[in-house]
Amino acid sequence: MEAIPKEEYRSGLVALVGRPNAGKSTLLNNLVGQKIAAVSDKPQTTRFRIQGVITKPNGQIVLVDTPGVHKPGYEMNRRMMATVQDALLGVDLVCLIRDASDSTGNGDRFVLELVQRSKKPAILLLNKTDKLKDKSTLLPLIDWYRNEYEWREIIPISALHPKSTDALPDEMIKHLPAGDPLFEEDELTDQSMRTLAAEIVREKILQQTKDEIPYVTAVVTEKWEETREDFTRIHCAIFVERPSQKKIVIGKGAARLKEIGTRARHDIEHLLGHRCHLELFVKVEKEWRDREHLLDDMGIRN
Ligand SMILES: Nc1nc2c(ncn2[C@@H]2O[C@H](COP(=O)(O)OP(=O)(O)OP(=O)(O)O)[C@@H](O)[C@H]2O)c(=O)[nH]1
Ligand SMILES: [Mg+2]
Repeated sequence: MEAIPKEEYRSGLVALVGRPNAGKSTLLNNLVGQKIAAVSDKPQTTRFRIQGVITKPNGQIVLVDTPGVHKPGYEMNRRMMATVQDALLGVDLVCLIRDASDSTGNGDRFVLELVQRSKKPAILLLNKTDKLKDKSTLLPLIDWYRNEYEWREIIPISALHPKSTDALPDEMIKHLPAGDPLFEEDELTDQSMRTLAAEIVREKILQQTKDEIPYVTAVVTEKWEETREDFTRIHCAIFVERPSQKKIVIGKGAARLKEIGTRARHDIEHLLGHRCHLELFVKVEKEWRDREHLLDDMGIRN
């Protein structure tokens, strides 16, 4: 990689905003090259802002993943939406991610309004193009968005396929201000390993359960012991709201919890680069989504 003159180096924060399930976290993981954000086919997977760092010879992008935009019901959801507003204020560039395989709804108009009101330089990413049988359906969508905002770029992508996103970092860097890197070259995220581990466990729960469970589960890493340089003991608490939900998470003969644990351990070991022991406890905590101190503990900031 060729070094470029210092005054040409660019860096800054880039927010990923969009409706739930648009593919924001998938794109973050794909561009960073590590799983740092939970991904699932259930809406409202992401609950707090997660930064992912992409360092290139010509610049550094700090991607800010945010919760999908939705109508808040609980205190948790109010905090999630405040996170989106905050992220929009503090970044140099906004990427609106839209699921291009889905028809336009009120939610899409609402996200667009957020970007319009932010008045920030913005890129429109039309995602999930792999799902489109006929790519020409993108044209009316592009026309509609083009009339609504002065996009710096409009780029069709498939966040699942790294090939289609190869050029994205350079497109983003073009629109960032000149400046020094904000993170060290080997840093990938602002999140601690404890938080990443809890998020991985939560992702596996979302992937292994359906209906109400995704919305009523939270995971907190309660113990983290590096017993050896190459071995870590991790205890995570899984919160649900009712005893019946605890039963569902545990499953018959504890089979579901075992499966969640095995899958989570596999991903955590990949991230740590060494083996770990993962213990999971399920706790019933009534109405945790409205309890301020629990939300603070879970990193769902006010
Ligand atoms: N076919 C296809 N599926 C995708 C693509 N990008 C994301 N997905 C899927 O869409 C679902 C939602 O992805 P996420 O990355 O969790 O979406 P998100 O926008 O972060 O969602 P929230 O955190 O809930 O706001 C997952 O099942 C992904 O595998 C894509 O390019 N093509
Ligand atoms: Mg997400």
